[in-house]
Amino acid sequence: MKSYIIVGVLSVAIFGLNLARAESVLPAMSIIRSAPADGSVYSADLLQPSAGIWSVTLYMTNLFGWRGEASDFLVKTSGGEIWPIERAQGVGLFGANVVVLVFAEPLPIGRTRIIHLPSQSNVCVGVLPGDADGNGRMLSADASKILAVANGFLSDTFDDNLSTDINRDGQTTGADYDKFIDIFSGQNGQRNPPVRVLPACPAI
Ligand SMILES: [Ca+2]
Ligand SMILES: [Ca+2]
Repeated sequence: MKSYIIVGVLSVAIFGLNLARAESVLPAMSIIRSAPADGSVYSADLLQPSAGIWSVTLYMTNLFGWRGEASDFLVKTSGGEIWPIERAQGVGLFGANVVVLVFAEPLPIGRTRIIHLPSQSNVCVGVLPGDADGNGRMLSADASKILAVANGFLSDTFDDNLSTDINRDGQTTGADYDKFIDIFSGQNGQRNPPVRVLPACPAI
């Protein structure tokens, strides 16, 4: 009986030591990268069903000791709003330490900074319908890219497909060019006058 108690006490002590060691060896929890990627621009028409950035996946250094507090993250738009996080979900599997932030409403047109408050690490993503080349401006070059992909002159990589599929139907065709023209001219009800240049990322 006595030996069980000793083994039990020792196990608890070793477990405690391991926890302390893990805490001292691991780097502080912070953001490494994100999907959508830092600096990327979402180009699809927000009026399409379920279009928009509804969630952001954050790849973290580790999730050690994190209990899923959404309040550790702050989402700030260039319009000056604090965007509500519906839920923050942590997944620590196969060496990946991932936090998924899910929003009740998709991120608005503009730039949005996502900050992990304890580490101040952050990423900034943009939303500008029609910005197929992701340079933060809606220009004729975007129309050219959409046409090039639609006509098969530009390789239809996953990224190209995603950025030139303005109407979000899964393929790049002349309909995406038409949608671009609608957005460019402010005719699709999204914004009139249309937003053609992304503002700067909001400060931390
Ligand atoms: Ca552009
Ligand atoms: Ca399309």
